[in-house]
Amino acid sequence: MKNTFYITTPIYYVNDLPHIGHAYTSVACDVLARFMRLAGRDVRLLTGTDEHGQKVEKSSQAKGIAPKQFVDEVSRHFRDLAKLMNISNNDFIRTTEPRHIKGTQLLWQKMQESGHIYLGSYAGWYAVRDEAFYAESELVNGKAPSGAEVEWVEEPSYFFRLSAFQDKLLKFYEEHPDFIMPQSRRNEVISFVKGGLKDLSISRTTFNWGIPVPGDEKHIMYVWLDALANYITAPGYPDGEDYKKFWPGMHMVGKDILRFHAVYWPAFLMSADLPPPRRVFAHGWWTIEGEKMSKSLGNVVAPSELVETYGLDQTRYFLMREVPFGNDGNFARERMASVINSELANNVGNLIQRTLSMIHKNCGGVVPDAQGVAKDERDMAFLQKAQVTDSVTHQDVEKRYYDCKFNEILADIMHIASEANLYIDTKAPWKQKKIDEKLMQATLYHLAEAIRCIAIMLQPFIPDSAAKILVMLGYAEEKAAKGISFSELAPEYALKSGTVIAPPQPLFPRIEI
Ligand code: ME8
Repeated sequence: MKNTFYITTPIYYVNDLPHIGHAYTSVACDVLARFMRLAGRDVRLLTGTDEHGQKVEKSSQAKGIAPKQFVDEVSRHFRDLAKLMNISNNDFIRTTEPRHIKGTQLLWQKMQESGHIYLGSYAGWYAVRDEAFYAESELVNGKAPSGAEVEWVEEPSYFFRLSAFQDKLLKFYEEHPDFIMPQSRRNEVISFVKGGLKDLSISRTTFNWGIPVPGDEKHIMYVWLDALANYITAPGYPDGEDYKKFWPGMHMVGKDILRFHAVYWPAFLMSADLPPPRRVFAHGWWTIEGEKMSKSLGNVVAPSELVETYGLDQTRYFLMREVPFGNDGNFARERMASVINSELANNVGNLIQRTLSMIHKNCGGVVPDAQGVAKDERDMAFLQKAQVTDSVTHQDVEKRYYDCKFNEILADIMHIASEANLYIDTKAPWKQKKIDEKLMQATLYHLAEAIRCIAIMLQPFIPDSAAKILVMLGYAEEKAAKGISFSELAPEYALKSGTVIAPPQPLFPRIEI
């Protein structure tokens, strides 16, 4: 990996209000981006809105307003989502912006110049909800495999020679075994491509809301070609500094849109002689209390409601902790409350509360001194895990993040916190105090240092709370808010005795179930 890291969320359709699925992808990208920044990389995180196409046009018609006015009004919901979830995106792209339209038309021209676009006519099925074409053989009981309604479309259309890319794509997957993650999804894509690729219709003439085809303005570009291009137009394709610096990037997507990202998009790029993305990671879907989430069932979970009920960092934490990234998961309120209570309130929260209040009561509110007390085996085992310093472990952590092992990483951090709580019980500093105050001081020192490491490690997931913990431990507010580099896990950055620490503040209130 070079020292830059570019990660993207899908760009969201503006006709929907943000739901838990949108928050999920955006938080995952944010965790990865924050980790990479703190590990010393130059990072670009992109999100935005997908504003063209028939689906959006229909929604605006239903509201009785012009599409442009409609998208201007509703795209802000997704800007608000990024703010609400504390997403550290560097940019927000809207596909109706001139910078995007210009770059996408140029991409089309490059694809055309290389001989991969031709004029023909399309006759087949189209599902507006999926914005996707389907062959007769793909339909299930007269509907798209996703369950979306289909309509018959017959019109002149430009085609992309996708069929010419079957072997190139298979070779590319072969040479880049980690391009599509997780592996089970990779296998699905490979068998789809091996099954044969047909040329793809990439323009429509029966509606207007989209980017005109350069040189033949009766045609509107297929909304997926338009949408996918955002990943390069936003950083400034073809000449922008950021494009040159950051592309190729990594895409995080839901499993339902993997084919567009792992088959069509690399083929479009190859045809224009541009490098394919670095990686496409497909995450699973959330059901809600065991049911598919849908407007008609009325069970759509809004991120704003979760943040209000459980708290921002608690919501971010739960989304990343509950399901191995890549698998489907079930969202249940009782479970969410119980994870927050047992891991954030009882484990981490309690550790901080116990340690810092003992320090305040017994050490005058400053970091105690561990000098003069030899470390025993228990101290060593404990600190070695907390201060994850050596470069080998560090490299390993980076790979785990890149592979999106978020729930495992959190499980490991929680394990350290549980061990620290156990350490308090076995060392019993309140008893040590009566035998030799120095012993107590050393115990409390090691605990405070463990909390420091735990907070540093938690930063990508719960940035605000982690910063608050670090400030309690004496870090300057501004420094903590910017984030503490992972290199500061090393023992040479360990807490200095005598540093004034703040009295513990409750961070994770228990949730009533
Ligand atoms: O597909 N659980 O946009 P979108 C988890 N505009 N994720 C879910 C979900 C659920 N229940 N429901 C939806 C689009 N998602 C296109 C993308 S990118 C060039 C264009 C996820 O707003 C879904 O998998 O319909 C997808 O990744 C994301 O929400 C955005 O969906």
